[in-house]
Amino acid sequence: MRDGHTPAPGAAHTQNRRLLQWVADIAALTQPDRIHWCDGSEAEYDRLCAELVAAGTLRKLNEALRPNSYLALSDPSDVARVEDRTFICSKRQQDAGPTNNWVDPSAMRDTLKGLFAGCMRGRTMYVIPFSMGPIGSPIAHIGVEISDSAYVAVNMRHMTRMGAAVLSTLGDDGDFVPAVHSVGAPIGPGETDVAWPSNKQHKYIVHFPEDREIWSFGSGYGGNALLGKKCFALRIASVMGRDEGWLAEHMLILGVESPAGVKQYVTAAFPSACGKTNFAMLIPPPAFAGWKVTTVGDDIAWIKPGPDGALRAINPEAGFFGVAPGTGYDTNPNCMESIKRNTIFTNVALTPEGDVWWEGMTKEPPARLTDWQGQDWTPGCGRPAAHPNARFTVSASQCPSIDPAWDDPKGVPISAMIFGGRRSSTVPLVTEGATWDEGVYMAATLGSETTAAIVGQVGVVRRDPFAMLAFCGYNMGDYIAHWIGMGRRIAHPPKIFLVNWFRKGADGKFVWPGYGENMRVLKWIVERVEGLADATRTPLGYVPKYSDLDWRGLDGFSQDAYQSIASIDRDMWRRELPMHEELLEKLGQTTPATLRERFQALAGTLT
Ligand code: O2Y
Ligand code: MN
Repeated sequence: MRDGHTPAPGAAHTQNRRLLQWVADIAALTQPDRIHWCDGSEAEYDRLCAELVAAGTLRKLNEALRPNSYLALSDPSDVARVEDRTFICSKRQQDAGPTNNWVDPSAMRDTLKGLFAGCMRGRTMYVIPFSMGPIGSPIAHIGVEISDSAYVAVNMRHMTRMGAAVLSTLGDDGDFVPAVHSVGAPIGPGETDVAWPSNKQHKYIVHFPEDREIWSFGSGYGGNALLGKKCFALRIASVMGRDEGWLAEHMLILGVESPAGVKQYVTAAFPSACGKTNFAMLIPPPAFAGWKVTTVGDDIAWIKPGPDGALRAINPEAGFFGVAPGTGYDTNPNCMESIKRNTIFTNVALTPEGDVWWEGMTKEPPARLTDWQGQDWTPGCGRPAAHPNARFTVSASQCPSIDPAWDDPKGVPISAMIFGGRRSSTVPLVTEGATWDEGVYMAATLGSETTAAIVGQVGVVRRDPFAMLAFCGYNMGDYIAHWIGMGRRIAHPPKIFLVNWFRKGADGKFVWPGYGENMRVLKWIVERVEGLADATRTPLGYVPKYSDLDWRGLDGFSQDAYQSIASIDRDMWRRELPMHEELLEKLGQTTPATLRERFQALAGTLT
């Protein structure tokens, strides 16, 4: 301490022995030139951004057009999460299960020790204390990320509650999840840095579930590097939830208020490329005057049983790390308003005026741009201007639809849970599970068709149980069993629904208009919870008849059109059910009996 009272900026503001020892151990291993403890202040953010601008990592955008905002262009080889380099290193392989990459933890620790030895030479090591969830909330948990990337530090300030206040709450002996990140690119004496350091040869995103520990090497991008998000809030937290009786889910949370003033909160899980952020920020159509939709979170929910026997959820994140391409005032005005200022963009295109642009932002592209790889771009040049996985990072507090309770430490009570995939046929617009177990079956067998933004073949149905395939930190069969058990343990379980906005007609076009019109389905869902809406029992669950949905203001959407997306085609289900069976087989011994029984019942009625 300089004057005996005020710690030096960047110095440790904690007496937490475990934290101090861990930081010392990681510094001894990685050999950084400097250590900086992040305090989370605006001054620190501004200084780090200025340093990143000087280093060429960030470019300051035009202050008049996009105040206090920056653009980062990553290395072209470091543009997305690396699922094939993501590992769950549980002690027993069966605890990682058939859907995760597993390596024996001691072998992995040896590999990591080799990679991390000296990997921060020439760099600053940032110690980033963060809270996932409102600081001090009984649903929140603390993490500390060590990273040699200032880009990570500034993004973590948007995405989490980060800095000195977290250390105060942690106290001298509070518990935290340690997360070590390195871009894996030490700077030798006389060498100069590059704008986007990463390691082209070695990438490892590693989780040790029993030790609640995360190690990430070689990538500076998104979920590979901002370790509070997918690594902690989903993979590690799902294990914590299993052990402690709660749920860590890949779900948005939204609030719906009826004109009568009845407010409900709903979660929704969708695989990538299903418009999750759009649904989280939905604006009801004009005919739904008096209905309000508010946003609690756009990607992750932590859900714990409350004292009243209901489930209560928080958004563990404090910001949005959303996909830019496809986002515009026509698809998501709330999102566009959120990112007007104080935003970090990654891999979008730059306009000559110093603003950003991406495909789908406006109908007409600008006449000239600098693309995400720094090259001149003109419409029709044959290349996308923005990378399909280009992102923005922004504080959730800037969202016009943010819910008044989004930061409430008590969380919000959940009355319905929605699951959805991208299916051009077979799956009806909306189905309500008649029981918790039926709902769990629908979520467990969730499938979604791949799009151009997802690697591999386009249009192939990928089974993605609970939209958690890439994010479950343990055996998927055990995870489904945990869900079944949760339904038994809570007095007031939410209703579970399956939706599909993406059924196509014979002309190959989407039949359902989507976006704000999804409000019609959302209204039916919350009215089902209130006991106000009718439905018909089918082999799949309860589905609304045409007359059960509110069609005001949607002229021209005929009853036939509705039938074409709400019908249950037995031939198609005869083709669908073997794919469910394949999943149950893949999960093997761990497949809960309840799931097998539900499969048999469906096979009996639909085939
Ligand atoms: O590509 C990445 O690094 C991030 S992927 C992602 C980011 C924000 C929200 N969801 C996702 C996802 O893949 O589900
Ligand atoms: Mn996600």
